[in-house]
Amino acid sequence: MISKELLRAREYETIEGALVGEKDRPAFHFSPRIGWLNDPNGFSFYEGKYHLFYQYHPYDSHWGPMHWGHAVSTDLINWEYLPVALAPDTDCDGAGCFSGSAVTLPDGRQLLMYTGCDAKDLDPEGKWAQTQCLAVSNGDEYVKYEGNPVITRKDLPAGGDPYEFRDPYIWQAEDGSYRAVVANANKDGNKATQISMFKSNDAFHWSFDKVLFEDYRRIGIMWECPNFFALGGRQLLIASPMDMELEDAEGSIRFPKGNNVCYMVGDYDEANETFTPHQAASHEGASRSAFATYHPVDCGLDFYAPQVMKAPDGRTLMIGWMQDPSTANIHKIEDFRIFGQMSFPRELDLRGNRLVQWPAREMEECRKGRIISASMDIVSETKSIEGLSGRVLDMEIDISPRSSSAAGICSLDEFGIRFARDYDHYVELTYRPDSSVLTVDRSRSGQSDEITKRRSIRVRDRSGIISLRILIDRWSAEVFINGGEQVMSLTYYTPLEAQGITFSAEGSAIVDLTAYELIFDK
Ligand code: DQQ
Repeated sequence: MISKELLRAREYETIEGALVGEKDRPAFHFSPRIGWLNDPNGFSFYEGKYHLFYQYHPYDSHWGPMHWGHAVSTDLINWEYLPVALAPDTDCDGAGCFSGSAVTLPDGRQLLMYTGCDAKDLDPEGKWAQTQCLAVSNGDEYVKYEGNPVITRKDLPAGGDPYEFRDPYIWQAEDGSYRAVVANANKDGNKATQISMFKSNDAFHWSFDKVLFEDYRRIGIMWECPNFFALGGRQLLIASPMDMELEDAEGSIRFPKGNNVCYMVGDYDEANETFTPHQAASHEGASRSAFATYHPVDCGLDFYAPQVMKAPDGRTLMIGWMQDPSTANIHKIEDFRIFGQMSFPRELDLRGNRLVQWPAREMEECRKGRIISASMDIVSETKSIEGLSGRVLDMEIDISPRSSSAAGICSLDEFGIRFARDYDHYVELTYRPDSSVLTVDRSRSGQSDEITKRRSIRVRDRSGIISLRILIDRWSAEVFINGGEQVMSLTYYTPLEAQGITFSAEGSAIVDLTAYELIFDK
């Protein structure tokens, strides 16, 4: 039976969602049908389609009681909204259906595992007790399991906080049994957070297995939304630590203060279920710990809570909420009926022990509009390129300093790209080859003063050369650096009339550029 909460949400999104036009949305970044979106959930391939569920508050453009929105796609570009899948409508999830993941059962049904927030069980700070719950596909519906919750406080290891216990990531192990890793704060004074692993033979009956990862170094207060998966012969743990301290080094910001996304590359001994992270060289600069094994997934201003899935063609795909969660409610969005967008899905790979990300190749199929190519010298000036403007573009650009007459002296002090530009506004990327520092700056994008405006990172030193691929989509940009070995994502709510793009150099730069106008068959 469909609950009144689910019915109400479906009626609301059908009526109100129809009022949001294509032009009111990002052109190719997934956005909610109506209202608010945060984390991707249940990102999966099921019955011939990609499925994307999402943390969803249909009634408002701010966070509220969490539902699971639902959409499907065959190409990762065009998404068809399906009715909201889960609403907070049972005893164990009455305050919200928080993040989770999906797996296909041997009988062909899809199982969703999510966190229920119990409205009647609160700690002294007012946090809801969190348990792990299930819903199973039955035709077009996802029916909550009558045995919910399936993992509760009694399953927690010592010190585990039942009020900070969420975001299960489920998978089927080689032997057919199931595992799920769940984020959990730990109240033991030495620890901050742990990623606990649970096991089940049938995906319905669960027991505690072991603590897969414990943080004694205070890398944030709680590692939300874990993902644990094999890639390139190694094993990766990706999670989103809340409230990290600033980690900077020599003019670059490895991790800004606040919420971040980290990855660890390691080896997984499946027989003993032991994950051993490796240390890896970092382009971003030294970390505060000489033994750092964790690295930023996205070095921009807006990226959080990503989810990773295996596509049937063998690709490992990741999609994230393209938003800094700590400032999500203070963006300048008065005119928007919707708030929140996902990153464009990224293909993941390993190069050495480094994570490499690249826009899903389906994007290249959309390069159907005008193509603008230019090779030029830019010498202490600002230039625009005839015909190059717009807010929906895929742009590839290689920048190198013109070789200097005096050996060892770099002929280029700084290179800049400004886009989403009009007389009053722009978003800027600047690159300084001498220090290999790339900065993204949205202080002139017209947003609230309270949001973080800029971030500088260190890129790999390639004798001053840098390659960028920039996906620009109405209110966001994703910048893939040097073939995807680093990425910077950010949003901005600059008026759409600001369409200009300019390039500038202090010194002398050689620039090769190809920009593709993107066309989507909707
Ligand atoms: N958002 C969800 C939680 C998760 C957090 C609630 C991360 O499940 O930990 O909307 O953004």
